[in-house]
Amino acid sequence: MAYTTIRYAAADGVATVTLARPDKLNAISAVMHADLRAALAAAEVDDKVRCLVITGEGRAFSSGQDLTEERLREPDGTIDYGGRLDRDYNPLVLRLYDYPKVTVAALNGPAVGAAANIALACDIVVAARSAYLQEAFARIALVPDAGGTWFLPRIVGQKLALALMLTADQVPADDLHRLGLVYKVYDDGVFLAEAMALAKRLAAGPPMTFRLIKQALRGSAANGLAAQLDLERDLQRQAGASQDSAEGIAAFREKRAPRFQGR
Ligand code: T3D
Repeated sequence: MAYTTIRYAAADGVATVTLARPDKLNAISAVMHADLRAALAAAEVDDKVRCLVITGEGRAFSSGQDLTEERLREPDGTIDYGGRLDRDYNPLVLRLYDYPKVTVAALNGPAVGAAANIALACDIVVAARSAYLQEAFARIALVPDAGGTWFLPRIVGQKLALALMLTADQVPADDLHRLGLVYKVYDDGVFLAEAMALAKRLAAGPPMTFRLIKQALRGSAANGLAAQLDLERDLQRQAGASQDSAEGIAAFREKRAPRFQGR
């Protein structure tokens, strides 16, 4: 597949998608959406890929929607941003949230607007110390989209989410870590190596069990305690009966590293 706005590479169980329009701080265009759809599909069907990393080329993760791209118009000439969300952003966010492999957003630099929320749709977010996240929408008189109004209050609470969206302040990486939005912050010089080491470690984990863990956490967003306990029981039945679980216990007893097959 020939990509024009991203780079795609797969090695050591990790597929890396690099947003690659550095002259525009990796602003997201319609073509980039098409490239992302193709890359997510390629990584999903590749059995050797167990972890997907999304990162950016140059000094930014992404500056969000490409503001130089033509504004979407209805046939009668009225502006309709909802069309772009229906066509591109909403399917992307749902795809990432439900992705059957572990996803890591590796914020090498600023993640702004829709790009911030695409990062939040990933399972784990790590950041370079110079990175920041910015719900920049209000600066251009837009409502936060790409799932931001769903993810952010669930992570930091309503009050802080509202403040970040109303002020459109840039939140530095160390604060993102303190607030629980970012799992690890690495110094810029070692950021990519550390992010890839984490991704490779995840790729060596039990992929089927990882899917079940994601399913359990997704369930807890809507369930009461009793329903969640039932869900945990059902998922544990599947995990406990897997070959990977038997392998994990055997490896523990034999004092060796497990070799998980995803079965
Ligand atoms: O359309 C819809 O469907 C609505 C959906 C919207 C979703 C969203 O994502 S809304 C949020 C959109 N993004 C923004 O509002 C951010 C715009 N960019 C900035 O505010 C700043 O660039 C940054 C704060 C991110 C970084 O500032 P700085 O000073 O480090 O860099 P810069 O000089 O502003 O940018 C470097 C270049 O990238 C520059 O181009 P030039 O002058 O060198 O030719 C700049 O125009 C370009 N660039 C930055 N962001 C975008 C962009 N080009 C197109 N779209 C961008 N979003």
